[in-house]
Order: sequence, then C-alpha cells, then structure tokens
Amino acid sequence: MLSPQNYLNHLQKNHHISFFTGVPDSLLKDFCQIVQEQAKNHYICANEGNAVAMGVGYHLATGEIPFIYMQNSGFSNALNPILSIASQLIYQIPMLIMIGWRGEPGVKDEPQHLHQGEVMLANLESHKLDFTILPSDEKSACEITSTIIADLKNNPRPYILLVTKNTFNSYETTQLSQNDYQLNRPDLIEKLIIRFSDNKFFASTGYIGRELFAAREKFQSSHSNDFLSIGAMGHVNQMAYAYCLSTKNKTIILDGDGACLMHMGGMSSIQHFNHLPLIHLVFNNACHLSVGGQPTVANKIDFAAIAKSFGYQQSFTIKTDQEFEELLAHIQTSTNSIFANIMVSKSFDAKIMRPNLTPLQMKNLFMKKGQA
Ligand SMILES: Cc1ncc(C[n+]2csc(CCOP(=O)(O)OP(=O)(O)O)c2C)c(N)n1
Repeated sequence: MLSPQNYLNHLQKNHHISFFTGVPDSLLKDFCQIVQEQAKNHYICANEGNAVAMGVGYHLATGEIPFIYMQNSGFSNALNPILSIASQLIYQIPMLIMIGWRGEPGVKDEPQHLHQGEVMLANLESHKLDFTILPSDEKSACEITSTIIADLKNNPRPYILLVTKNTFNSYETTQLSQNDYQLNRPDLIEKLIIRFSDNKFFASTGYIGRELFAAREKFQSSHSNDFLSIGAMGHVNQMAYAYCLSTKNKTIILDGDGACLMHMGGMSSIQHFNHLPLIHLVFNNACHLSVGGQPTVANKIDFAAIAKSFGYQQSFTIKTDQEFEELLAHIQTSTNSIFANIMVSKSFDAKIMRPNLTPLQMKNLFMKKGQA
C-alpha cells in the first residue's frame, strides 16, 4: 500500500507541488489528514468546483501545478470549472485532481455511491479527461505521478488520479482536536424526534442521517417521517423547502455545517418560502466529522445573521441545553420559518448503525406506500 507520508513527500520534495485544495473524502481521509497537518498552502473549500477554481487562480499567479482532491460524489460539482475553464480546449490549466472512487464496481459500498461509482470510468472518458488509476504500490505510484507531472508541463490540462479503496495506508493522527461545545448532536436529535413525533425530518449527508435512523431504532419508532439525503451533499434544504411548500406541514431540516456551506446560495430560496413552517437546524461542529473530522471554517461564521438576511423569519445561535430547550419551544409554537446554528461537540459513535432499509424502502415509507 501507499504511505500517505511518502506520497506527499514525493509531491512536495521531488516535484515542488505546494498548493493543495479540495473537499475531504472518507476514502482519501489518511492522505487528507497528512496534507492538513503538513502542507503549508492548504485550503479546504466549500465545494469541489470551488477547489478547481482555486487551482486555476493559483496557476494564474504562479505558473505552477495545483493539487486538488475530492470524492467522486463531488466530481459533478467540479466538472463545470474543469470543462469550461481549465480544459485543454480552453485555458489549458495544468492541475492534478485526485478523486476517491467510492462505489467502484465489485467493491461493497453505500447505496448513494453505486451509480456514480459504476459510471466513473465512462464518465471520465466521455468528458475526454485523461486519468490514471493510482497504483497502491508506492514505487509505481510515484513513478506514474512523476511522468504525469512532466507531461502536464508540455501539455497543460486537468489530469485525474483515480484512487480506489485501500490504496493508502492508514495514518494515525495525533492532532484530532475537540471543540469547546458541550451539546451532543445525537442527544439533540433524540429530543427532536420525541418532541416532534408527527413532523417530517430531512437529514443531511453523513452521520446526521445515521444518527436519526439509529434514534428511531432506539425508540422503536417508524422511519416513515424521515427522508435521508444520503447523497447530494448540500442540497437537503432545497428538498425540504419544496416539500414544505407543497404540504404546508412543519418540516425540520437536520443539516451539517460542511453541507450548509457547500451550496449556501440555495438558502436564498427561503425568500419564497419564509412564511412557511420550515425549521432549518445546522449542527455546527466546525468539521467534516463523517469523513475524518477535517475542519470547516463554520465556527468563524455567523450563520444566524446570514440566515436572517437570507429571509428566515427567526434565527438563533444555540450553545447551551437551556437555549436548546427554548428553541424547541419556539419550534413548537411558530408557524413561520426558523433557522438555528447549533454549536455541537465533535463526539460521535464511529460504529453507529447504517440504515438497514434500502433508499427505495425509505422513500416508500416516507410517502406512505409501505409499512415500517
Ligand atoms: C459533493 C460531495 N462532496 C463530498 C462528500 C463526502 N462527504 C460526505 S459527508 C461529508 C462531511 C459533511 O460535513 P458536515 O455537513 O459538516 O457534517 P458532519 O460530517 O460534520 O456530520 C463529506 C465531505 C459528499 N458526500 N458529497
């Protein structure tokens, strides 16, 4: 297997690659972690298109090759700036783009990765993007990377390094930090589903949905009130907005800070819906907890002020149990839109169950076409 440390050394020391940007991925988490700790010029972006755009700007300033990383779920976010700016047919911006290949055919994975994973190679080919599957053998991986970098200097363009599961060795970090927040997300989710047992919940990508599913199991309650946005990171609020618009029922969004930032412009749609009982809760642990805990900048952002200016009728920042209890009371009585930025700890149960229903079963339950 490939050592993340040695591969990073190869990029930095042998090729002077010194600009790293991307959105974290669980399959690349060991490499992402070491980049986070050791690369001086490293920026985690809100979404993968932003990361490609950062790579463009860096190249324009320096003439050097940027290194960009992402999960294949985010490849579609990245395609626009790749194909319409960086492409060999347009501005010819050289860049190395490392993509974690979730859902690779033959490798067991979560349902949200199956389609994207299956079409990955055809997708690259149809977009006429040059790519290599990064070998897990270290010598070959480094040699191939050197060849690609030399080629990019003569033939500048985006070049994809596709990474399969178990390519990188694990890297044990010594730097996993806690934050100062006391509230524990799984406890809050339990309180919410007990209090709002008749309402629909839309849960964002990653652990949030798994925690909601596990809480239902714990209380032996039906999953029929829950829609888990297992994929489409950052889009859950739009799904809930339109659901609420069509039903007029109180609809509760359980969002993450990374996901909320990813397509934050979508929150402007609340302008059309702010008279509706839409409850948008961002559980802000200031990191991408589900894929390794890489930091976001969300602890420096006043989400509540942003939400207010986007048009939510009421918005709050919540840090204590008492404030959370007061928020529950507001949600209970309000008939208008509410946003809350809930500061939570990074505690999580790494072994928490995964949904044992298929997406189709969950959708049918949600739409009352089946039994719990
Ligand atoms: C477009 C896209 N990019 C990246 C991912 C990989 N991914 C899954 S969950 C996650 C982190 C989500 O962070 P946040 O919303 O803060 O929730 P947390 O993990 O902290 O619960 C990431 C990056 C993805 N699923 N989709």
